[in-house]
Parts: sequence; C-alpha cells; structure tokens
Amino acid sequence: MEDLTIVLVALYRYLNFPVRTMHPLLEKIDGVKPHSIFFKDCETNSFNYPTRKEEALFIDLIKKLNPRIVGFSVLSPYVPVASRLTRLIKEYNQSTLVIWGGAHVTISPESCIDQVDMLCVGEGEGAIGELAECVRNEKSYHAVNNLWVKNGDRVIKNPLRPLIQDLNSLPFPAYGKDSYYFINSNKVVKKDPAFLADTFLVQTSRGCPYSCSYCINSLLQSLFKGLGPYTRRRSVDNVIKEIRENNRADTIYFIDEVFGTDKSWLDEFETRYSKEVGLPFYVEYNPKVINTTIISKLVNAGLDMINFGIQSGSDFIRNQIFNRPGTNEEIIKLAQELAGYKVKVKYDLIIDNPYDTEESLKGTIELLLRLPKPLFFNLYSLQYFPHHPLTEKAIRDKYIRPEFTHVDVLMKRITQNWVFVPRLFPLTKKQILQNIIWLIVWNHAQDRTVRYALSRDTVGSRLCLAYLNFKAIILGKILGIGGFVWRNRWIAYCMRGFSYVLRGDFGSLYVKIKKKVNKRRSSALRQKTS
Ligand code: B12
Ligand code: SF4
Repeated sequence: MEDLTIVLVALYRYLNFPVRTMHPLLEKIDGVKPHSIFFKDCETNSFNYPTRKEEALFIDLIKKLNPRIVGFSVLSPYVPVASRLTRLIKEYNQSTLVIWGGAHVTISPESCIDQVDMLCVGEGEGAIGELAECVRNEKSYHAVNNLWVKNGDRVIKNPLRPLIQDLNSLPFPAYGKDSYYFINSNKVVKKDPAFLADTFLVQTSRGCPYSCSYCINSLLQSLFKGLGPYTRRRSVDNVIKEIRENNRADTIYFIDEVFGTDKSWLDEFETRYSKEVGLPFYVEYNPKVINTTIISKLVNAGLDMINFGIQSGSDFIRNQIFNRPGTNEEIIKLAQELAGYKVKVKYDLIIDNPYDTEESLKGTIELLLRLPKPLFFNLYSLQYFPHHPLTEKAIRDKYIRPEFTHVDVLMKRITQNWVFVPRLFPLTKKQILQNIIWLIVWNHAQDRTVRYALSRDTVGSRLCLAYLNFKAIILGKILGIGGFVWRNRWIAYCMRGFSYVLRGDFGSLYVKIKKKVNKRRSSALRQKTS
C-alpha cells in the first residue's frame, strides 16, 4: 500500500511549535509520510499578503506532494490567508481533506467549520495521529475525539480528549527536516531558517494558572475543565536533552507563559542547567509568583533576562479590568529586588485600552519613572480576540462593536498594531500620554522633562508636552517596531557597525562579523547533516 501523505501548513512564522511537533509524531506512524510547508514569515507589526507567485508555489507543491490530508495551524490574524489557501487546494482537488487546528480554531470553531472538512479543537497530537491512522486504514474518522467533522449538512462535534499530562512523551520540535519547505519572497527554499537564529526557543510547559481577561488562557481553562490539570511541565532532564540536541544558539528563550515555580523542579534546573547547558537564558513569569528563592535559583543557573507583565499602571485596571492580581507597589519592590541581583528585566505593558483615562495613564507614567533604568519593554496595543472576557465586556460597554472580532479586522489590527507605535491621531490628551509612554519605555525621554511636562499647566509645560509628543511620533516612524529602520535591518547593522568604528573598537566589530559568518556556515552544515 502507498504511504498516506499529509501536509502540515504553518502560516507567517517559521517557528511554529505545533507543526514542528506534529511532523515528527506523524513520521513515527507506519505508512504515513508527513511534509510541512512554512508559508511565509513575518515580523511583528509587519505583514504582506501572499503574492500570486507565492500562492502558485504553494499550490504547485501541493500538486507535487499530492496529499490526502492538509492540516493548517491557524491563529486569528491569519484566518483570511488560511481560507484563501484552502480554497485553492479545493479548486485543485475537491477530495483532499482539509483540517484546521490552532488557537483561533479552538476558541472560535463555529466561525471556521464552513470552510473545511474538519477542525481540531484543543490539542492536536492525539487527534492528528488517530485521524492519520483512520484514513490510512480507510476507516471512518467521524468519531475521533477533539475533531469537529462535517458530515453532509451536519457537524459532528466529538468530545475533547484529556489533556496530555506527560509532555515528555512528545517529540521535540523538529528542525531542518528534508520534508520541510519554506515559501517566502516568491521562492521556495529547503534550508531551515531556524538554524540562523541566535536564540533557541524552548517550551518547558503548557498552560498558565492565571486567567487574565484579554488572554486565551481565560477561555482554555474553562474549556479544558475536568480533562486533567491544565498547567503541565516537562522534566528538567527532557528539557536539557532538547537543548543539547539542538546545540546551536547563543541564548535560550524559555517561551513558557510562567516558567518553573515548583521548588524541586527549580532545584534540579539550577544545578543541571548551568553544568550541562551553561548558556544565558530568558524567562517569562507572572510577577505575583516571583520570589527571592526563585530569583536566586535562576541567577545561579545563568539567568540573563526575566520578563513579566505590568500591563497597566493602574491597580484598578490591572485587577478589575484585566483580572490580574498585584499592585504597583509590589511591582516596584520586585523590580528593585531584581536590580539588586543585576538581572535585566523586560516588562510587558498594554495600552490602547479604552478603560484607560488620562489619570490612569499618568499613573502608568508615574510607575515607569520609578522603575530602575535602563528600561526594557514590550509595549502592546490591546487586542480583542473572539469570546475573551475583556472583548465581551468591551462590547457590552459599547467601547467596540461586535464586528471588531471579525477575522478581517483582527488581521488588520494584529498584524499592524500588535506592538504599540506612536500616532498623531486622535488628537487627544490620552493619545499624547500614550505616545509619551512609548518614549519612556524606549528610553528616549528624560525623567525630569516628562515630570515637567506633566506636573503643571503652564505655557512651558504645554510646549514640552507637544515636543515630547512630536518626538515620539517621529522616532516611532523611524525606530519603532515596523518603522523604517526595523524594515531595513541593514541600516541598523550599519549603524551598529559605525558606532564600533567611532569608538575605535575594531576588535569587537571583527568578533561580531566573524560570529555571523560562522553561524551561516554552521547552519549550512547542520542542514546537510539533519
Ligand atoms: C509560544 C507562542 C508564540 C511563539 C511561537 C508561535 C507558534 N506559532 O508556535 C512566538 C513567540 C513566535 C509567537 C508569535 C506570535 N503569537 Co503567540 N503564543 C505563543 C503561546 C504563548 C504558546 C503557543 C504554544 O506553542 N502552545 C503550545 C502548542 C503546542 O499549543 P497550540 O499552539 O495551541 O497548538 C496545539 C493546538 O492548537 C493544536 N493545533 C495547532 N495547530 C494545529 C494544526 C493542525 C492541523 C491540528 C490538527 C492541530 C493543531 O495542536 C497543538 C498541539 O497540541 C500562545 C499562548 C497560548 N497559551 O496558546 C501565544 C498565542 C498563540 N500567540 C498569539 C499571537 C497573536 C501571536 C502573534 C500574532 C503575535 C505577534 N507577534 O504578532 C505571533 C504570530 C506567530 C505565528 N504566525 O504563528 C495569540 C493567538 C491568539 C489567536 N486567537 O490566534 C496567543 C494565543 C496569545 C494570546 N494572545 O492569548 N507566539
Ligand atoms: S499570566 Fe500571562 S499567560 Fe497567564 S493568563 Fe495572564 S496574560 Fe495569559
């Protein structure tokens, strides 16, 4: 019997954990041959529609591979692209089974089912494996748990399976496979761009114990209720094995929503990571769980940077609107404690929030001015994902219309305005304050200038406010995410190189260039050996 060919499709990010995990899993099934297409890559706040050529390359690949099943991994902003590619597949061969999975499908299956043969709601590993076996054996796949299957005019909504508790049983995300194809800039390449990255992303857990009103976890926790503990973690041994097998980066980024909190897990991590990996690493936490014991263990293990969300400088907005615990005073205390350990801190903050007032934004500025310098921030614009508690509340309170959660609007907002960039309009004091927040978090404003601009209502302070606003808008267009320098990285590289020349630091410049060249060489070598 011929092997069953399955094509998995990742959209707009070469690093797609679900696809990179399901691919090796499918490889282990007898008689199943997976291929994965990574369709376009993009940076935050920058997006371009697929060109005709890219669509043609995609469909040519589909024709060549002739899969029985095509599975798309879909986040909300990329639904329009998934819809278009699905239509192209169906135009070529109506009988190819198309399945979608991913965050958007899990939170909003009813909006997707019309476009496909089936959906995967929740975790995909068990479902895609069982689906593949059914199709390979020419058996019915209508009763596979986690799948919604179209059957004529009906939709069969199968129950959810228990959450995977033993994360160690999953394969590591795979890189550099021969059966990977990367489509971008009007060409298909086989070389895995992941090998060029300086940072290696590792997920040691799934789930988060918190339930912030703008975050997917607020929905997933109730969706998966009764299906086993939601927050799960791999063993230290398993995590270290993955890093060592992929030994290529300068830094490790643990992409968990909340990194280790369990004492015995951290004890083992502390001793083994520094000895067996020894690379600087970056972690994410909720500030509420960070304590001295955790900090000192992470520092001993080689912590480079810790990231946590402040989200608002107003305790009311943080607690009551965002449903996040914690106060400004606690954040300042924690920031000072971390500064004592000489650990770099990166904070998350959300603005463009209709519940913010001039007063709450001034409170946020006050908080920012009290944090140890220099500042490192992810400054986000609030997004309204379908069915999330905050979205529902904003609709009820008439801050947004229900159409705001339509995928076309989501695509536009998320792909252009995920990270906040200063704007001139609307010409309101709130917008000016938000622009000034941008200046502060990017370390482009002096504290005393900001204090002067905000503390009085004189001609001088108003002029100062206008100056800061103007500065933010101009710098945002040039240096902001998605701005001119961001889109033309070579300028940033040249500027950095030039600064070494100005300082007369030719040694460091040489080391940097050599490192880049070596990285390209070793990535080519890795691809060959994978
Ligand atoms: C790690 C992470 C990233 C990583 C890696 C992303 C990736 N695609 O793997 C990075 C940093 C690159 C990233 C970037 C972005 N992210 Co992100 N990210 C996450 C995070 C924290 C965990 C995701 C994860 O890996 N979970 C573990 C995996 C295994 O689970 P999963 O992704 O849900 O996949 C399972 C199922 O959905 C299903 N499944 C998924 N795909 C498919 C396909 C098929 C065929 C099948 C059968 C099943 C299936 O099976 C998987 C395994 O069980 C989530 C938050 C969360 N809790 O989900 C946000 C999250 C997914 N990200 C989000 C967003 C918006 C983004 C960005 C658009 C932000 C930006 N910078 O512009 C980009 C887009 C990236 C892209 N194009 O994929 C949103 C998506 C919201 C939505 N409704 O779509 C989330 C949910 C965060 C949030 N706001 O709540 N992200
Ligand atoms: S702590 Fe972070 S990951 Fe967890 S629910 Fe809140 S925003 Fe989401």
